[in-house]
Amino acid sequence: MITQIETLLNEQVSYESRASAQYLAMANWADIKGYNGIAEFFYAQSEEERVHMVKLIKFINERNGKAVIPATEKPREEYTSLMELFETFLTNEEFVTEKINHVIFKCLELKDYNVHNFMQWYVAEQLEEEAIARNLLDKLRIIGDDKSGHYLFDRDIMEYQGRKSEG
Ligand code: OFO
Repeated sequence: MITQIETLLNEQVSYESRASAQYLAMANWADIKGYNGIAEFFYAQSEEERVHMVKLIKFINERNGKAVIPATEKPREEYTSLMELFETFLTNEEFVTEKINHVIFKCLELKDYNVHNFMQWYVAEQLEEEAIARNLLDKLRIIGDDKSGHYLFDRDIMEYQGRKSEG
């Protein structure tokens, strides 16, 4: 594997790992506050990011590269509102998308079409995750500070999560 690409993929491993830890902390925050649906949503999101990370690790090693397991920095634990929680989610996903786009740009530049092909799965995942984050933020903007709205928002997410895990 081209060394420059291997380095970028290993950096991507660390971004996915950071996202997984961050979403776990967000699930924890929501759980403590009593938002059970939102907690389930972020527990699942954290799990998904871990899957993204492991997929990259296996791919690097299969291609005769050497995956590096990153140190995890302590994620942010406190949020002032649901709005801030979901804004952080979107910002984080936008950051990851930017990094994935950079890997793809480099693959084309260095003509590594195999990695380019592999990364398409991540592009599709990012599109979906950013759309979910934007959709939830739109709903929160409509709800504003209404407490019963927050209650219903949490319940809707719980139902959505339930349907998702049933497949
Ligand atoms: Fe949504 O971050 Fe992974 O790819």
